[in-house]
Amino acid sequence: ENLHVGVIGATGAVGVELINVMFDRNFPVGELTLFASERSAGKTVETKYGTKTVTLFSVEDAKKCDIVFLAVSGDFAKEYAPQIAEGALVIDNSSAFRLNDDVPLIVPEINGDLAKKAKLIANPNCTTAIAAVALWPLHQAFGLKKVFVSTYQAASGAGQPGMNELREGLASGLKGEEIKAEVFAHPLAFNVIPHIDTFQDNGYTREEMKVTWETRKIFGAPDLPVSCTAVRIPTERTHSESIVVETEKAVTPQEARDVLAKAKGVKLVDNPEKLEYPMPINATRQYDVEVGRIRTNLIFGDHGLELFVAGDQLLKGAALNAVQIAEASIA
Ligand code: 11C
Repeated sequence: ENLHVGVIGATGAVGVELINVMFDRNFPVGELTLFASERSAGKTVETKYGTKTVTLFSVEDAKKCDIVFLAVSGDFAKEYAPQIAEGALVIDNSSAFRLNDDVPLIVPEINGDLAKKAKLIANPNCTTAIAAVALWPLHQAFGLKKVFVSTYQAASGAGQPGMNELREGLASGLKGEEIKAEVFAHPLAFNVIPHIDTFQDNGYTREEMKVTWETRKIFGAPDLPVSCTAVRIPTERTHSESIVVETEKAVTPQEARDVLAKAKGVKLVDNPEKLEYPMPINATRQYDVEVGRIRTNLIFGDHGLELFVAGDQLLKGAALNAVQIAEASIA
């Protein structure tokens, strides 16, 4: 089957990876159309499918595709995704429709079966997707009762401009110059920032609440207690997360390792004696989420675990998950 695939936002950090991932996974692309606004239309971009000229976006042309990936803002998605979905399957990377009851929110390892019927599918928040592939097998085997997440999020969460600001900031800092902060609220180089997205009335940020809201929806567990502290750190494109869970059933670290070793989308990296544990430097550009540092939590005892995960924000956190959704839709 040769599909006509459209990508909106093809030159952004996620869009570039979407095209790479489709190519690397042999997604059945018959025709690829890259859409952009007037500012970029007509430009040429190099892709694994050859040199492509960017097409001016129109709903009519996008509707003619079989599948359209949106890797642009939530505002754009709100306005155009439902219209494009009248003709094409739309996979939206933004948060615009994630909590909409009529729109499935999919991590294919968990609920990929929902991809078959939908016309519009939401791709989760990156932090949520990366945690979810590690937590779902534990939830199935031992039942999650409480989940506490603390994140170490890379600059790529703010797209290519975020990655650029980090690199420039590191260079400026090494020269003893002022470190600019235009994308992030404060200089990110040589710093950590406990603030991602906007603050909510309850004191949590929107990024933190997305982990709660979206995990509940993906797991079909509307009351699951999940709380998160989201922190930006000066790494480039892999999000790490420290996760503490309380479980319904008793669990040993080895039982958890046995479950995770077999889980799809997970790479167990847990040999502390060999200095092997999840790290951004290794998880970057990998499809699997690394999971390790698994141990009995001191507070919840034999009904609790601590773990550390690292997953590429642009891959499992965005482009890979979106392409896996497309694969599930045609499986
Ligand atoms: C970040 N997680 O690291 C954000 C980026 O919900 O799609 C992705 C925001 C989202 O800044």
